[in-house]
Amino acid sequence: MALSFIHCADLHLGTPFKGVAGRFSATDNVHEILHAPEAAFEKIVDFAIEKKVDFVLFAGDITDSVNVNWRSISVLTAGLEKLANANIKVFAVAGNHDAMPNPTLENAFKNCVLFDCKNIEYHEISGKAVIGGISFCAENAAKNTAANFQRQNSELFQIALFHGNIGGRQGYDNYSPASIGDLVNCNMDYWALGHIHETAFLSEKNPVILYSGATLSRDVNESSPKGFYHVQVDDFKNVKCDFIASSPLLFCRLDIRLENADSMPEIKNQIRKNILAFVTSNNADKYFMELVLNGSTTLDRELREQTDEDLHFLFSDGLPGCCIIGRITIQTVGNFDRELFCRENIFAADLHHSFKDEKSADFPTIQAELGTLKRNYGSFIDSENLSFEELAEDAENEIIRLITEDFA
Ligand SMILES: [Mn+2]
Repeated sequence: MALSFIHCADLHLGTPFKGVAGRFSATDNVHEILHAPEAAFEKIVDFAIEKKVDFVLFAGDITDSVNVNWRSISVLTAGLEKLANANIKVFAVAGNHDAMPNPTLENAFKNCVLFDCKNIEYHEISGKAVIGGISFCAENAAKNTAANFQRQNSELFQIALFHGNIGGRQGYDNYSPASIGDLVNCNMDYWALGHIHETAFLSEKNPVILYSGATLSRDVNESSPKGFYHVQVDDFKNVKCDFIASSPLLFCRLDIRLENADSMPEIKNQIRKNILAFVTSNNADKYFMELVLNGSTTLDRELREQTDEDLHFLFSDGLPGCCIIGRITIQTVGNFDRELFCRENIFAADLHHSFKDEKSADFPTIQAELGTLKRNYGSFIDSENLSFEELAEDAENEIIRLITEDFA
């Protein structure tokens, strides 16, 4: 009964990369960026063939929209044909981006199983597994369709293929919502989920409930490793899930907190250290990095006087070729005598005291809201890694900087 398969989701073929428009001068890299989703898909196909898996599961958002471009569709069709020629079966559901009815997707998957959005259907792969699935469509958006999966009358390994928000995950549309308990009650062996772009195990075993995450990084908020899972099941239904990275490029925003950076070479040095640390701890061919500079420096005013081009040149100098620097945002403050400033400026004094008196009881809510803003609008400070005091200090500094550019 041993079997192996690929679980992937959120390929977003044909994505226009709206989130990075204006953040990177794309002209030199436009083909590389636009081809990235297809490169990730081709990696899945080649990997599946190399490992001779039994089948591949696509858990929705295969294409970025219902009206996906012809180039992406031709790459998709060619890849599915390669899998068919290698005798590897393909099962897919549509997600909210490529929701049913979707004639383009149905045509591309005509020789595969693309699940309908009306009822959960079950397909048996003789002697190995039963795969149930239901596609996303507008009518299913508010329904708990996941709770309707049922273990079939069979000893085989049972898989549910599904696209939706399980456990009310923040920062994602609450499509086809269900709880983890709803899924456990269905008595399946494995839930192949799509919709959440970060990899997440909602349950490690009995059943495995897994978001494989997106196969590629689409904007600077998607800088965690992107890929798919190679799943191996033994005769005793023990499940082993291996993550395989697939995104050829990674977009990221580095929030760099300058400390005692009181000379130009020292600022450059601290930025370089942060960039290299990020590259060392990740695994992509290329990094598109947006930089946000925080912290304080005596050179705050001079730093702000540099043109974008000059900063770009300065901070890119000497970096490995895999690092592409995009937008640079300066949020630093000068070193200044706050006591003196507060004595001279009543508003600043009031502001300082109200920040100091703030008790932060609701800090988790503030963090969650900043997280949502960051996801939706991009250029917010890295609230997750800051303490309440640091966050309050940044906010206070930013307000002071806005009311007077001239206090340094
Ligand atoms: Mn998606």
